[in-house]
Amino acid sequence: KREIERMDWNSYHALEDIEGYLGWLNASTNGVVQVLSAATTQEGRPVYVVRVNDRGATGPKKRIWIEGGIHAREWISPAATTFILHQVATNPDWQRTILPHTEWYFVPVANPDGYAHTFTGGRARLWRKNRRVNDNALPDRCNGVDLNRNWDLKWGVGASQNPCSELYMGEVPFSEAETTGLKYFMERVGPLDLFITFHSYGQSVLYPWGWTKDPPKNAKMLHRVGRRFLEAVQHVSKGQVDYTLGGSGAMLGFASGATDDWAYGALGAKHAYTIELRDTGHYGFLLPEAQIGSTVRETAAGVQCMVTYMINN
Ligand code: ING
Ligand code: ZN
Repeated sequence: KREIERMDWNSYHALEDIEGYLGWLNASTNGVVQVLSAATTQEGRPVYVVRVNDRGATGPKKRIWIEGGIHAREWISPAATTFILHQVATNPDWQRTILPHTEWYFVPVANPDGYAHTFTGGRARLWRKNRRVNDNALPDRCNGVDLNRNWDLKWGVGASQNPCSELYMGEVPFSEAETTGLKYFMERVGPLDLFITFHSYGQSVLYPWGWTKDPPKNAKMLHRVGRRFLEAVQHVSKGQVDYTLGGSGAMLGFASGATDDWAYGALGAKHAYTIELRDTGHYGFLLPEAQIGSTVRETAAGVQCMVTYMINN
C-alpha cells in the first residue's frame, strides 16, 4: 500500500490520497495510530477505522468515535475528520493535553464507493448514497442506499422505500456492508463517551432524536457539551461563523436510521452528535477549497473544547 506523508487541507483529496496518508500515519507513529478495516464495500473497497491510543498513558480515558464521509458529496466531512485525526496524532499540544485522557476511533470515509464516485466528475459529483446496485434495469440514480437511513433505530420513519430516492433506507436495517461493518466494530469497541458524525451543510450541531421531536433524557447535558463547540467556532472565527444547536428531529423534521440515533439509543454513547459543517447554503455541498482550511481549523477547535470539557467534568 502507498504511503503519503504529506496531507494538506487546501484542496479536496481523492480516496487514494487519504488512504495513502493513513498508511503513513500507521507506519510512522510507533503503534499510536493503527489503521484497521471494518468492512469491504460492494465495489471491494475497505472501510477504514483509525484507532489512536497512547498505550504509555494509563488511567481513565474517554472513548471517542468520529465518523466522516458517510455521504459521498459532503467533501468537507472527510477533510474535517482527517484534520482532527492529524491533530490527535501529530500536534504536540493535543498530545500533551488531550491524548493521555482519550482513545479515538476515526472513520475518515465511511462511504468509500460513493466518495470515489463523486471524483469521476459531472453529475456524479453530487452523489449522496453508496453505490449498491439495487436493480440493473433502473437508471443510475436508482442505485445506492442512504447509509444515514440504514441504521436500526426506529428504522423507516422519514426515510424512503424507493430505491430511486436520495433517502432510500435499504431493504432491511443494516442491509449494507458499510453500516453492518461499522456497527460490529463499534459494538466491539465498547461504551463510547462521545460520538460525532460530520456532514454538510448547514452549520448546526444536532443531537438525538432524529425520529421524534421529543428531547432525549439527557438533552440538557447534550446541549451543554454541544454549546462548547459553538463557542469555540465563534471564538476561532472571530464571530464570523455561527452554528445552531438542537435536536435533529426538532430542527430538521423527522428522519430515522441515522448513525447518531443508533450510537446514542442502541449503543448507549453518552453524547452523540451530527455536525453539519459549512456553509449555510450559498455554496452548499460545493464549498470552495479556499474555505477548507478555516473550516477544519474551527471544527477541530470545537471538538477540542467538547473533549476538554468532558475530560474535566
Ligand atoms: N444531513 C443529515 C441527513 O442525513 C440528519 C441530517 C441528522 C438527519 C441526524 C437525521 C438525523 O439528512 C445531511 N446533510 O446529510
Ligand atoms: Zn450528510
